[in-house]
Amino acid sequence: MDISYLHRNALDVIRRAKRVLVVSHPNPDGDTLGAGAAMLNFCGREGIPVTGYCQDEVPQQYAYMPGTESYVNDKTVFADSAHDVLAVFDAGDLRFAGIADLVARMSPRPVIINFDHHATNERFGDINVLDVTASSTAEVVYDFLRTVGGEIDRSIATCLLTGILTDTGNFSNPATTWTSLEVAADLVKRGGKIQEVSNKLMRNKSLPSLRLWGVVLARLKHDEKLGVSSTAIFEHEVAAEGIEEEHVEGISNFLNRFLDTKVVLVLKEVSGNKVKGSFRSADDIDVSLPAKILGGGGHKKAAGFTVRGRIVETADGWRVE
Ligand SMILES: [Mn+2]
Repeated sequence: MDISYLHRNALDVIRRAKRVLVVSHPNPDGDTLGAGAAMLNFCGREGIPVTGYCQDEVPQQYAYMPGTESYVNDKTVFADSAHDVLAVFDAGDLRFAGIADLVARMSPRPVIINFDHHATNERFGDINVLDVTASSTAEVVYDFLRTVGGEIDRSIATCLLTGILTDTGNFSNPATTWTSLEVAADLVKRGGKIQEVSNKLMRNKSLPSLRLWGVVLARLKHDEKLGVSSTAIFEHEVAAEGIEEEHVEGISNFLNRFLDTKVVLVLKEVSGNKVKGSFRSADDIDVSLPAKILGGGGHKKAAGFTVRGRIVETADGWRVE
């Protein structure tokens, strides 16, 4: 189907809504929030009543994006029947969006518009504005706004740049295509503050977080035969004062970016006697396979799993027992 038809269809539904509910996924990143906030701004300009919802509070580091201040994490918005249109951003299905149960209880059932770029998207929307070739959901929203003639002002441009920079890893990973660069260039032309976005996404670690990084980096082990470099993070370390979960998450991406190794594995103890593993690969090694064997899954170059137990250091690596 011609995607511009979907764009116009989505705009019609949004325009006719009593009130649009913009949904960003839990544990929100710059893409789900950037794309969602762009829509909040667009609706605001068009005089379309709109509410933003995210199960988790918007992290302070994203507060520079206009529109993010209006997100609520109050589930009762789903009981408000004025919300007759749901626009979901950057989520492959409603469970991932954190709203499957909430939507199931809505009556009457809202019209769902699904804006996304994941290949695994389940097409759960009544309208699926899906482009698996796009770098980010922000790029999908950019295309939507361009098709329907929506104004992209500097606020919207900054939100969309955040999504693109997040999902391209500051223009370094395979999502960095000529289209994502072209879209980003156009957004800068429209007043998007790329340097501020880049700074907010990168220069945001606290001293305690970076000290923990230091400890975790000093613990790196390397298995020559498997080509796997690994490290571990213990539960008491993450629980320490001033450590933020999202900063700890960044370690596996950091290692994947700077360490010249085939595969990176970061083990992290989490509550409930569980250990989360994050695989990253830079070459053509499919890490979703070992993740699947361990009961998890993910993408070719980024995958994870959760197993029961605690991490034990051995002579040449780690064991979970
Ligand atoms: Mn995304």
